[in-house]
Amino acid sequence: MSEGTTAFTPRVFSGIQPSGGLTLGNYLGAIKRFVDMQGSGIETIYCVVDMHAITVWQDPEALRRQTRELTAGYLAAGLDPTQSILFNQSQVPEHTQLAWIFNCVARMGWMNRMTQFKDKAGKHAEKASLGLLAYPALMAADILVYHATHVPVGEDQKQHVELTRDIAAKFNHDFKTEFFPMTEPVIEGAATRVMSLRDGSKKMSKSDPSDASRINMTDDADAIAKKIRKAKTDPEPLPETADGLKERPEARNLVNIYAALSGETVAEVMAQMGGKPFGEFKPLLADLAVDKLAPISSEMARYMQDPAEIDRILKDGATRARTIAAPILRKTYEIVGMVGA
Ligand code: AQP
Repeated sequence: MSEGTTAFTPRVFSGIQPSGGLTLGNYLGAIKRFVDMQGSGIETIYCVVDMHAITVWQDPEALRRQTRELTAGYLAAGLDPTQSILFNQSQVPEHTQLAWIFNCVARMGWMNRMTQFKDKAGKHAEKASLGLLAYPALMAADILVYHATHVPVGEDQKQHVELTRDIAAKFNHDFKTEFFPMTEPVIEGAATRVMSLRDGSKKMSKSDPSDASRINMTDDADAIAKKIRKAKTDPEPLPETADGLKERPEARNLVNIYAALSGETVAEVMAQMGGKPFGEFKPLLADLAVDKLAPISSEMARYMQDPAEIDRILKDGATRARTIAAPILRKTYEIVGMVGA
């Protein structure tokens, strides 16, 4: 742990947007690692970040369904709501209250440099919502309202966690305090950036218009096998060693997925698979993916049959989250100079 976090009790926070169905990227880059951190003796807080999801238009009914489905995904993958705190962001208003303070601490220039904003706003940045631009300040509030010291995320979120540190540092400097920790991103494993199955230069994403680009956690065995069979690759067989994957993004992506699903290192996978043509490797990958994902997707379906139980879990998690967040927000108000805090 770095010096900046030593004064704080270790605490893990992370979240996922209910902006669509869960993908294999979300599972390998985030959820699977959330579950791994759960038993580590550190307090773990996991969120369904519905306030982030509405930075781009969401149909209200779809948002409700996706919020419950993501919660079902967390539970099905092994998050235990008695061991971790599990809730949806909008039930803990301290997140958005702290975000307003951070909107006033962060600088416009910082927000304009965020690559996710540029990617999502595209060429029509002036038509993007103000919320999409301010997204990283809300994310900083999500993390810092718990004084979280560690945030497991995929590679694409690294810049936002760095911005969280910038906001914490500027707040501490402006108010001559050491109130907020310097949170560390935790980006590890073979699948920190799972790429699209159709384009090895693009991240696998739940909002990609092409369903063939991603494996959804709700895909059945046939759909998974078909998507992997059709995944874009080059004509050469797999190289003999991991070094040979460097200039071959699609092949590297499939090998990384295999390694993350099997729990092996890329070198171990290459020792078994090196030299195999894709005609042989892809069915092995498809079998492995079905083997690992099918039990999760059937558990998700089971949880989805009882939405009242999902809502109860989220409400209970929100109550527990607020017992941590409320005093930290109150102290922040006091530092800033709000009367009545
Ligand atoms: N392709 C990926 N590989 C590894 N990790 C990934 N994550 C997302 N895609 C990949 C990680 O999943 C967590 C939750 O992400 P999010 O839902 O908050 O937003 P996102 O990163 O923008 O994910 P998506 O799927 O691409 O959503 P949309 O399409 O709505 O933007 C994060 O830890 C992220 O790193």
